[in-house]
Amino acid sequence: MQNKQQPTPTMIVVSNRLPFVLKRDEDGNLTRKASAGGLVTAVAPVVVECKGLWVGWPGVHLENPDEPIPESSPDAKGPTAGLMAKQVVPVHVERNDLEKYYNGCCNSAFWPLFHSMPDRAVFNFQHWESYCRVNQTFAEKTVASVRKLQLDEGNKRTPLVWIHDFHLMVAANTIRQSMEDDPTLKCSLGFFLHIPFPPYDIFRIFPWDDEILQGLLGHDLVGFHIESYALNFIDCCQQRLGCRVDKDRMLVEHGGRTVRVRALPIGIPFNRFVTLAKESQPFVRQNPDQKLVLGVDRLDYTKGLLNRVRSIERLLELYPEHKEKIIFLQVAVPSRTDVEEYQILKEELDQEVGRINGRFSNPNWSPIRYIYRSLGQDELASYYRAADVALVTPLRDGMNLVAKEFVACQTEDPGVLILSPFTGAGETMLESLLVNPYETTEMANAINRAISMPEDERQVRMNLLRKREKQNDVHYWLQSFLRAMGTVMTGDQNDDFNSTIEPFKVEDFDLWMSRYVDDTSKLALLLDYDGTLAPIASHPDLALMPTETKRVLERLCNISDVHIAIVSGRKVENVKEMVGIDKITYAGSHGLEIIHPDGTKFIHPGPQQYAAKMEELKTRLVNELQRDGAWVENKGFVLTYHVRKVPNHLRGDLLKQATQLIVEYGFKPGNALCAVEAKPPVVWDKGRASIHILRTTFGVDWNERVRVIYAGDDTTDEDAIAQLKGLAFTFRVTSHHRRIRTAAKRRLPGTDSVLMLLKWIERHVGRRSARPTPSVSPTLTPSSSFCDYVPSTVIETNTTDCFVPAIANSANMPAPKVANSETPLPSSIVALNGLSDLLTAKPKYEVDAC
Ligand code: ADQ
Repeated sequence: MQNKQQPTPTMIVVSNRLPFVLKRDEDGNLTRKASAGGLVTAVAPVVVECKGLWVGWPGVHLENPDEPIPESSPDAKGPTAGLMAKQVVPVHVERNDLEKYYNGCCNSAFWPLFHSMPDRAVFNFQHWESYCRVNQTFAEKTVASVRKLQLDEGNKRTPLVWIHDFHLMVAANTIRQSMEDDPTLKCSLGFFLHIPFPPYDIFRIFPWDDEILQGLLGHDLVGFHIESYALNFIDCCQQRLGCRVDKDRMLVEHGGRTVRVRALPIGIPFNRFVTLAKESQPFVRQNPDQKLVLGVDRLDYTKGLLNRVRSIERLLELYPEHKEKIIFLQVAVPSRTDVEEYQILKEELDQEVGRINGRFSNPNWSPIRYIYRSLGQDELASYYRAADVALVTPLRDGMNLVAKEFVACQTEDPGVLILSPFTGAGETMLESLLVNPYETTEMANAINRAISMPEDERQVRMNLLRKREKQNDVHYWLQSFLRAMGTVMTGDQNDDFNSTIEPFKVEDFDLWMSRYVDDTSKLALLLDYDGTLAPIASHPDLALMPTETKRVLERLCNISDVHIAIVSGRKVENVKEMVGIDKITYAGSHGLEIIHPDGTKFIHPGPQQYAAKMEELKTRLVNELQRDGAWVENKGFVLTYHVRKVPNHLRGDLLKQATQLIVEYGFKPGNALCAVEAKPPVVWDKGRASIHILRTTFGVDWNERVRVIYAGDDTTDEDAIAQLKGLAFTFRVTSHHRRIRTAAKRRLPGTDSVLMLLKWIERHVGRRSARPTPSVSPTLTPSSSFCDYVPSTVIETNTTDCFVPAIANSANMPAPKVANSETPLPSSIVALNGLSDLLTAKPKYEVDAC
């Protein structure tokens, strides 16, 4: 296949740390100290070459954030040598936030949880807040970097932003929101997670798990080391957020976009390690016949170091012939030394090594040697090359580069790799000896087998391992990422960067709802208007419901099993006019006023006493804050202060001032989309209104025979979604980039998908066969379909089918009707519980039945 190379995009890499650490020398000048990780080795040269930028924390607190970054020294040779100071974007984080973000949230919550060790995880809301704040700071620096590159290049190329690891999982939302606010700002967004992504049952333990998922879904592409992590992520999106997913094509739909999820296993700079190994000083053994067993890790509880040294003890118990014939060298890099858990681990390891050495050592030999410091890569390569066996036995590890570095350095007489299957590397390095690191006897047996393995077997295993790692090295990883981002196209079928999930289909709802919406129950549809039935528009008068939606609603409300209520923040008359269908219950002002299809009204008595104050508040809002495009809408019981047309940078301040005024007048401020609302301080919201509608329409025991579906898109709908949890099938329509917490069972990407939902209901309910008229039942029984809705007052009709309510509460009320399965009772009936109530109740106006 011919390569169709796209112009290389300018890359902005965003990682917790810059690719080097800043240190002060004796003269107080800042100097760069190289970092030699795989990410830096692979990606820094690309950033240099494409004149990109690297955004990250410099590793020190700078008193003066504008202090210039030093240039690299002229004789520097490392991967960051050509990275000029102007390509480095340091992120300065306030000291207190940094501690909570880094040690608190990243190291004490995400690290253990994502490594499936939830009992070690600590969750703290302040830490989470700091994490979000720091992510926001990184995002702002990134947005500024995108602007800078676009200006430098005259907007010719769209920069590629590549965000790394669990430190920065929620930065993308801010970047995407900035692009939405300013359409000239453009970049593509990729993410790579270097640690495992846990299964849903573990992930959901994180109290703000839904926000993490939404943060990751802010990217165009989310990369993981191996397929099982990618599938765990997709599963979490489906189960926790209710996203539509395509597991075969690894796609997730969120906020109306398709996000690609890919397994992109990281590699190492293979050739560099080969050269290092060949050029390294030979490792000197006291006894040339002694076998060297090697472990190299950061000192971390995920790496399984205690189990590993115990496996050496077990080896010497089971195979005493290896005494004096082997040495086990453990090289441990100090890591997170300021965290108590890591200090305890260090003490435990010191003690275990001492205990085992004390048990088996003689004056000439000790089984375990232990180096606790960071080594240069050349020294490391010398150990890798000399080792007969590498013990890479983490309890859990995203990939593990040590396993790969070891095989790269096996340039002579090949050794044997013993590997934990709980590492990402264990998924592909199948020619190693895979052992369960929790089972020390199994490990001891594997070490014995490795030490005694004949050369031909070692040769064949190592050749295959080396071949794969050479091919899939870190440069291959980088290319795979670029290809998945769509910046390199090869013309083969792997070029799937523009794949999108199948459009929403009516059938999609089968999977979700066919068990909930059975073949016999009544159906109540409670729907918000703006953003749910009608797309959001620049002015409320322009938010029109599509004709198709209107037609489906019209047909649905002619089906006797279906009752529809529109629950809106608009004035009730206004929402009724906008929808324009008669046989619907309308709830306006977030449910403070309700009009039923038969014309009966419910008006919450509370707000009326606030009418005068509301007028005063309105006057002040208009006089003081109706400027820069902001305006005040009087919805009768609710005032809305809109800022949709206000320039972005002025919105926050205006909303703050409006909120202060609302509070000053004793009203409840409520956040809405580009608006703040002033609501009377009564305990009533869309949730209470929804339950009120269900009771008055279907009776107090509505829940026994009515299936309820609620769909809404904003925070006021969340009141209803939360109150109906467990009682209804709830949808939250989320079509923007902010992270939204919801109690809804499913999310829908927009008003189009709400239309699909309505069509599904029409199709599903329409399939029901005509139901027979219920048998005559003079008493109220739970099985009687309508007569068990207990009215406020009853009269007997000349039919014996059932009791019929007297209509007493409205002058324009239609005549009493006989209730049967095709004739719903007037919704003005207040439900009372029990037959005695039924017989004694007096006519009354419907007020607050809940
Ligand atoms: P780490 O948890 O740091 O990385 P690992 O993949 O093993 O784990 O990488 C460790 C690196 O540190 C190796 O490059 C190794 O050479 C180096 N190193 C180890 N001991 C050293 C010592 N004493 N002195 C100097 N250097 C030493 C995270 C994830 C991994 C994932 C990588 C890359 O936890 O699962 O493989 O990122 O994505």
